[in-house]
Amino acid sequence: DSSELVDVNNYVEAKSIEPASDLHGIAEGKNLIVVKLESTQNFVINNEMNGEVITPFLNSLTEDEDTIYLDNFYHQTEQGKTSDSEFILDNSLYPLGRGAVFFTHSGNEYHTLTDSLNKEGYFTSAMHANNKSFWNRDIVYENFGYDRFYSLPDYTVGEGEAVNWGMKDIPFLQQSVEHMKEMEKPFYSKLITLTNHHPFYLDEEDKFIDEYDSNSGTLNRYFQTVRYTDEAIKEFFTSLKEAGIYEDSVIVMYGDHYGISENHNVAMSQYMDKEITPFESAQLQRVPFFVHVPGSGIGGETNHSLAGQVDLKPTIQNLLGVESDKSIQFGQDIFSEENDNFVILRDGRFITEDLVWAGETCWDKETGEATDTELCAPFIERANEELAYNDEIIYGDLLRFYDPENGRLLEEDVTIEE
Ligand code: GP9
Ligand code: MN
Repeated sequence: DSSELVDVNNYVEAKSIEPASDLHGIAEGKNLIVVKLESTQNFVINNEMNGEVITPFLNSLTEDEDTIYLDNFYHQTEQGKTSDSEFILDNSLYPLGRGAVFFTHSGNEYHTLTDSLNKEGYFTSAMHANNKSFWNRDIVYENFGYDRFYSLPDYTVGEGEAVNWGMKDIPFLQQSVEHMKEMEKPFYSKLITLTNHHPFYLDEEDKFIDEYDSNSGTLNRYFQTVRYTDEAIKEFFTSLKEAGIYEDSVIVMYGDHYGISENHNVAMSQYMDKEITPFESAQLQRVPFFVHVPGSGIGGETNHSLAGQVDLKPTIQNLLGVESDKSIQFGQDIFSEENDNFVILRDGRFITEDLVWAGETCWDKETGEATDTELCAPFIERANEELAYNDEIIYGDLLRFYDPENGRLLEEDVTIEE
């Protein structure tokens, strides 16, 4: 019953902060386009591979005056991979430490980003050219409140337009713009790219740069598929402009999870030219994050704020000026001055302004060397507490006992007995 939610609610209220007022509502009434960059880690941004630029278009956005780019933004996914990153986006909760919450708790009550946009009069959709039941998406999206799921049957996969796991990103994003033209405005669309997925295969004509030369074919090919998706994003922006959608839209892009696992540490250490310690491994969990608001002048230089995927929901809601949602969430507006600058990864690792906890070791962020565990101790406790509260919510389906519009626990007598 709702008494189980009291401690959770107290914890969440204590960490709730005032969102950034200068960015509040800057994208109010605009379409929201969220592009999930499959397996894209931050180390490829503003970087080269054997003298070749890996992400020329995304790099240009890092200096664009209408774009905020974060280089200290972490994924918080576990075994549910892409679906975990979707769960976090919509709920500002962590996924589960084992299994995929999209499968194990698809029927819970959730108070989602999508729900809040529905209330604001948005037409909401998810777009992904794969079978609709993959990751249980068809069931979960309906529960999360998406008006429409554009899946494989909504796309025409022409000759040579599929590779690796399915439809290539360039035609996928192009056809998605065609669907957007038909949508009621304002709309929210979540687009999930696919080409940059393990094992990172490409057709010859889509290889815009060479392979890398390490002992890992996976890492060697990864640079090429990332480069391909960068091209797809560039063409997507052009298509949005041609369709007359661009000016009225805010575009948010973020990496869903790592593409290169620790099995490739030898190759990674060759590329990074340093040993991949647990500290470096944790830092490799950074994924790129972009907010692009045409004509806003919000950006221009890299923003080093410390943030994670749980922060997406409150941050997006503040940009769009959504007031109606007071749901239970662990994230904080990234751009608020009050932000805690504390990021917890799902496996218990964490990052503070000065420290990284990884491999049961406390690391000094500045030197990358192990330091006194005592320095990490208070944060270890807080990370464990936060993840435990999160799991109580999911395992107990506790959001049934919470009213997200008024931000309060439901009284005992108005809850429905099971
Ligand atoms: C499948 C795609 C990839 O539809 O989202 O999923 P992943 O393996 O990255 O979780
Ligand atoms: Mn993925």
